[in-house]
Amino acid sequence: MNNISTFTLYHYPLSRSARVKWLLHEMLGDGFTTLRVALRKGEQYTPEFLAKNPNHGVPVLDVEYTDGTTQTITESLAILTWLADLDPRFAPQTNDHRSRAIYLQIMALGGSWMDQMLWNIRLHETILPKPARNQNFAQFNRDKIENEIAPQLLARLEQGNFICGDTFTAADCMTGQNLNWARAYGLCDNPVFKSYMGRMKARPAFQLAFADAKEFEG
Ligand SMILES: N[C@@H](CCC(=O)N[C@@H](CS)C(=O)NCC(=O)O)C(=O)O
Repeated sequence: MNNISTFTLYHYPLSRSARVKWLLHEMLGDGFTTLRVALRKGEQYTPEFLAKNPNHGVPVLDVEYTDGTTQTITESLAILTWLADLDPRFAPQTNDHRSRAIYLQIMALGGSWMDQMLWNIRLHETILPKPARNQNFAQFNRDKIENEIAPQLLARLEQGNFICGDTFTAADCMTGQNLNWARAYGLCDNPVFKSYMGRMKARPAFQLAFADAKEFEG
């Protein structure tokens, strides 16, 4: 990361920003700054935060380059992919076509598909005002995770200790955070997922990223 001087992560405990915090700890230990965005207090709607992310969500990553310029990156899928491309330990390289295709597929499955099913469950079971909730839709999303997503992830884990084979990649940050979320909803309650999550939770970087989990306020 020779042209980057600092990373600043806008984060909320147990949220999608934990995916990014986890990878940053894997890459840099404690060598980055974390700023808490108090979502329950509405800090994501301040003009300063909205200027960084008009979608009013975390994660947001501010990158300061050595030439003094800064860049703000949003969307956890994009941030994880971009970060992992800075450090060859965390992603198959672009000339490793087969591994790269599997890795990108797992990243997208997690970031754009399983993530949205989990979000729909949260919306319709917890967040929306009761009259707007649709229990059938929540159940539809639960069924999709159990019947469609879980078998794909289990098939991956039959081939290695990590979601993309024998080495840890950024796709484990995506999948591991999603599985942690799903298991909190009673989904993906399979011994293979339990032992995978045991391996992930044993990683010092996971422990640092989720150390604030008890401060999640709903
Ligand atoms: N697609 C975005 C979703 C980000 C997102 O919705 N983050 C939630 C926390 S998990 C948030 O900050 N919500 C606050 C809000 O929407 O007001 C990503 O993956 O980064």
